[in-house]
Amino acid sequence: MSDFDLKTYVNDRRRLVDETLDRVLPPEDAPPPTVHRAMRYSVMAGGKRLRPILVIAGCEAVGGMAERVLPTACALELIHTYSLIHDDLPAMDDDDYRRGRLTNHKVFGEAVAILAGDALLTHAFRLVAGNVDGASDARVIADVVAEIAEAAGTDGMVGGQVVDIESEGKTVSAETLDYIHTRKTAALIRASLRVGAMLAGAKPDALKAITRAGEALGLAFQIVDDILDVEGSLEELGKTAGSDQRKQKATYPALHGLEASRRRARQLIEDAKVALVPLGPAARPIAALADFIYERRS
Ligand code: GRG
Repeated sequence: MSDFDLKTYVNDRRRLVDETLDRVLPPEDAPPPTVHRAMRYSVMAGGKRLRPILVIAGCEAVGGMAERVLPTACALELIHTYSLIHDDLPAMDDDDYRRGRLTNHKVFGEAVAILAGDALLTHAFRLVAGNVDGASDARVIADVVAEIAEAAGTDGMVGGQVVDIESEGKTVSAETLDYIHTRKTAALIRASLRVGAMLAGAKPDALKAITRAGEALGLAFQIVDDILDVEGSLEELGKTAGSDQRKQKATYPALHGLEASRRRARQLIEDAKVALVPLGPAARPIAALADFIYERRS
């Protein structure tokens, strides 16, 4: 599979995800329309769809079909989008642009933005519960719900976000920075790969390999995000660059310098690829996504 074309792979899966998102989100005119418009505004604004594509790639790496995991793949995108909407609020990062457009609260107001985020999180678990046909065993759904809840909760994304906010303006230790990064961002990325594989009935060894790859990829993703905030532009990122420094955020470049940050991200990508070797060619898309995570400009 040396001629593997990541662009085609990603475009095909992104189309599947986008079609499914459009189908599973409540229509804009369903009452009450304001919140449904706000939900669709941020979800349909695009984005890389990395998490749902990782769900599909995790499934395919252990021999499953993408169609089996689409509701769960979309659930991960809804949770991610909720976190972006809430993160952009004045009470948190107070950002004006996201995914190349005005942030949710700038268009719909803070109250509706909060509720749209809440509704996306809630709807995500409704979708996972409905993915029962895709699971090799209905009990797997319970494990997938627990996995996603833990990754999104206080020992995952929410916990990381809390410590991130509490660390603003302070010099944090390398351990605290890793605590923030592995929870705020990496937990959901790791869970995305894992639940795709779990739904496809992955054997323990395969799941272990995917877990190791997911951990490395997740951390690399956040380190690259930190680097892009230093080096990127509004046009490339679809959000305001340089905001980490302005808000005195705990980041890899701030603590370790740009060069060491790039080296660490590269090493993590290599670690992920080594972990995937036992899965053979079926894991080629995840390895290619790993390279993309390192090379991305947005
Ligand atoms: C509000 C509970 C809560 C958590 C917020 C995700 C997050 C935690 C904050 C977002 C702030 C941020 C920029 C984090 C860095 C990593 C990250 C999640 C970047 C955005 O993800 P991408 O690049 O976005 O996958 P797209 O738009 O492509 O989906």
